[in-house]
Amino acid sequence: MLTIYGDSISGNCLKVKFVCDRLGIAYRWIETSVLKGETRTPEFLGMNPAGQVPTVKLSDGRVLSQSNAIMLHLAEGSDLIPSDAYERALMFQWLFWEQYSHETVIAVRRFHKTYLKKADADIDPALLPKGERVLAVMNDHLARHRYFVGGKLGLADIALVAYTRWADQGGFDLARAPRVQDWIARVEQDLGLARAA
Ligand SMILES: N[C@@H](CCC(=O)N[C@@H](CS)C(=O)NCC(=O)O)C(=O)O
Repeated sequence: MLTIYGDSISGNCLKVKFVCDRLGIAYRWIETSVLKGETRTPEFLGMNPAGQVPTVKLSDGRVLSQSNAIMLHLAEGSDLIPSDAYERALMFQWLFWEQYSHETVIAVRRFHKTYLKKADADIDPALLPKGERVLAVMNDHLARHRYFVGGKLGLADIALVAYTRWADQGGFDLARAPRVQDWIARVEQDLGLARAA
């Protein structure tokens, strides 16, 4: 059986859980707290020298890390990945954007504010305007699309929803991106999740 080493406060980790639950993949979840240093033990570093969750151990013992790589592997051949080559490339476009421009802003500000409990003045001031731009890009895209790629739920939506649904915890005002709010509700319903905000 698949084993997921994940921290429940991490959107990156929940992405993997969402894909498994959606596709009916059985798994064992090993709660691994970043704040408690559980990703820095010799045992964990032996499995993933980068010391990060999510990390999964496949049923044959092979290990894989990086949330989007894990999702891609688990969802191979499913309808969460478009079969059309151009749409598949669009999915990758959003997955790379999510890791480079979205997660590094929305998730990072949330972590500093909610978990490290920093005052706003002690958080990189560039993160707030960057995050507002990120939400505006998503809001504009959703003016023309119900889902990010191909008109139905896919990995791009799962990757992006993971931290967007918690953006308020990073001090971002989702009310300024109403189409993003509607899309979050749609994806949460598809994934059977309780409303985050
Ligand atoms: N790009 C990686 C990011 C992984 C990551 O930053 N994980 C965090 C939790 S969300 C972590 O393990 N942090 C501990 C550390 O980097 O020391 C992914 O998508 O999986």
